[in-house]
Amino acid sequence: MKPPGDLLRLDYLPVSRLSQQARDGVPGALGGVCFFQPIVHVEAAGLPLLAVDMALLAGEEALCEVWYSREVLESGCRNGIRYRQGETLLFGCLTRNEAAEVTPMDASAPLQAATQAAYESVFELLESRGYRAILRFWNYFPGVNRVSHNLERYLQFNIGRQSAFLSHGRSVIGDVPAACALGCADGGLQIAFLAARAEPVGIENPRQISAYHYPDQYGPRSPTFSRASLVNLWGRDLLFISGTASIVGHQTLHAGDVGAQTRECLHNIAAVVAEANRRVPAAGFQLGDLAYKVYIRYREDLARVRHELIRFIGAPVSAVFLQADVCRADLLVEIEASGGHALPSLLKSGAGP
Ligand code: 3EB
Repeated sequence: MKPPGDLLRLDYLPVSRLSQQARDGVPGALGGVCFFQPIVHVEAAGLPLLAVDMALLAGEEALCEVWYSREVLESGCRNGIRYRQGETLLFGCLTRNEAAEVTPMDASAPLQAATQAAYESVFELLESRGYRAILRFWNYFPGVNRVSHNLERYLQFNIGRQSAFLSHGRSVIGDVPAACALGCADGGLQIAFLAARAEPVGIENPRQISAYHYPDQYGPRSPTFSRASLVNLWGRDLLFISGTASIVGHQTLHAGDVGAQTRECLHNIAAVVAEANRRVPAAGFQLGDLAYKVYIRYREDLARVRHELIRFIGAPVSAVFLQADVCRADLLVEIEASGGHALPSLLKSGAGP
C-alpha cells in the first residue's frame, strides 16, 4: 500500500487538546465526535462536534475523534446541521430531540419521525452544497434494544432512515453509505456523516447477506447501509468499514460467547477488506493498517475483546474501545474500521493488560 497521505487524517485527542487547538486556530480540522461519560459539551468555534454520552473503556475519560483535511475549509450551519467543508469533503453532525417531535396521527414512533426528519435534512443540505455521495454515517441514540410502540427502537430507526432515502429518490440498495448504529446512554438521536464530491462504491461481504436484503424477521424495513464504502480521493483509495458484528448469512452466531463473536467480527472485516482489494487491486488494504473502533456491550468483556483483536491483527493495533449497546440484543461486540488515511498518532494497543 502507498504510504497513507495526510490529505485525510483521523486522530483521537483529549478534550483539553482539542479545545487548545480550537483556541490556537489550528487549521485542518473538519469535525468529529467526542465520547464522554458523563457528557460534557466541548466548545471549538466553528468545528462541528457531536458530544456522545458513551464510556471509553481503556482509561481515558473523554476523547474526541477528529477528522483533519489538507483542504481549505469553511464552516456552516443549516437545518440544525453543523458542517465544515472543503473542495472534496464535507463533515456534518446533528442532534434531534425525539421528545420534541410532532408525530402524525398515525402513531408512528417519535424516534422513527426524528430519524426520517434528520436524514431528510442531511440529504437536503448535501443536495444544496453539491455533495451527492455519502461515505459514512455514524448513528447514536439511547435505548436501541428497548421496545416502544410495539417495535424495538433500532427497527423504528430503520423505518425512518429508509423512508428518508426513498423520499429523496435515493437508492436503498447497492452503493449506499457505510454506517453504524449504536446505543448511547442518554441524549437525543445523534448523527455524524462524511460526504464527498466523488463516486464511492459500496462493498459487500460475501460471508453475509447484504443488510439491505435482510429478511423481514429483522424488522419491517431493512437497514440501509453497505458493509463498506470505497472511494478514490486525490488519487488515493479510502475505505470506510461499517460496524461489523458476529453475523454470518443473516444470523447472529456465538450468542453468549464474546471471544468467538469478536473472532467472527474480525473474519468478517477481513472478508470486507479482501473484497475491497478484489474490486480495486491497487488499493492493497491490510488489516494492520486500519484504525479500529470497538463497541462492547459489557465493560467486563474489554480484556477478552482486546486480546482477540491483538491476536487476530497483530500488535500494535490502532484501536479505541467504547461501551455501547449493539443493535441486536444477542450481539456483544461490534467493530468498525477505516483505512487509506493517516492513522491516529496515539492509542496503539500493544500486548499489555
Ligand atoms: C449488522 O450487521 C449489525 O443499521 O446502520 C452494523 C452496521 C449494524 C450498521 C446500521 C447496523 C448498522 O446488521 C448491525
